[in-house]
Amino acid sequence: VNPRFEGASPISRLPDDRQFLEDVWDGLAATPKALPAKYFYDAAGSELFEGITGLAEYYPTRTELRILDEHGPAIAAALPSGAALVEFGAGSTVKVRRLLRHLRDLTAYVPVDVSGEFLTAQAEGLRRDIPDLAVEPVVADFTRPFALPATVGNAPRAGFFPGSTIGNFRPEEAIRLLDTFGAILGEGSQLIVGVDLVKDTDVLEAAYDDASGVTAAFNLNLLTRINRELAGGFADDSFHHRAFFNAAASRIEMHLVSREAQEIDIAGRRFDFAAGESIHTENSYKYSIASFRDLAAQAGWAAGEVWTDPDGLFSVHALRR
Ligand code: AVJ
Repeated sequence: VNPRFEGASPISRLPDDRQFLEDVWDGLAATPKALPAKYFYDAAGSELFEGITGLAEYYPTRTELRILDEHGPAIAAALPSGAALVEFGAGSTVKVRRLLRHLRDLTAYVPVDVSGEFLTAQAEGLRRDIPDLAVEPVVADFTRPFALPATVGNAPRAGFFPGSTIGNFRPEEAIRLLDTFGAILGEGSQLIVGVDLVKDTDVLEAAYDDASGVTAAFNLNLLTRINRELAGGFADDSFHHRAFFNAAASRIEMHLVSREAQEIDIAGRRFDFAAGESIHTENSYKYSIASFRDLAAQAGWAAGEVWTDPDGLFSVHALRR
């Protein structure tokens, strides 16, 4: 990782653990109580999410991979030759490899992630497997503008944002995020985005409340993390997982529901919970093809091709500006 590109966050930003404490205190002092979904992904949470992606009920990951497999050549063909491909929030390289096999003339592949360690490991794996590819990782928070590596130069730019991560953002935040991507990539760029689609409520709800309880464990792990990292006082089994489709807002909501009236101390600050009171931990917005295109248009992105699976569960959009 080139340290020159680590300066993505403003200097005033708090150290990570302090930011976590502030966000937890703010979220639990609010009405209704809520916590940012990004804090799910500590080491245990990332493992649990991996487990979710293999569940029978959790269709998004395998469906998106299938779309990338079946339509990889067409998706790759939508990108200009010699492009620099910027992946926002490069988790594992599993998805982008589906595209890279059809993109042999990239100027660079630029995975962007807040976790430098993870990014370095992923970049090494890719360089080993595709020696001709210039892998240029950037450690940055992709919700804020950051500079692209110098090797990108004047190459045409393409963005890749798979996994329906866009669904974690409220529509107005999603518009701001897509606009930020536009600012980072510049005019004349392309963006490939994976977006989960609205469907039968039972199918949606099962995907976020699986029979084996992996999603429940993923949600509850947030309390374990608060206990460990912030001296939190959540007792085992004092909250339960709840997930439901809010049709009016077109989103799955995940909550942690207090089983009883209780007071919880977190690093010296006390929070009161009524019996049945919940902490809203995640939104996962579901779009139609038209509603996502409309959202993208509000961020200055014009609709291009869209690819879906035969059951219409998931979509991969090409956008340009
Ligand atoms: C990683 C945000 C796409 O919303 O489906 C999975 C996270 N939460 N099960 C999603 C998640 C519960 C996931 N995203």
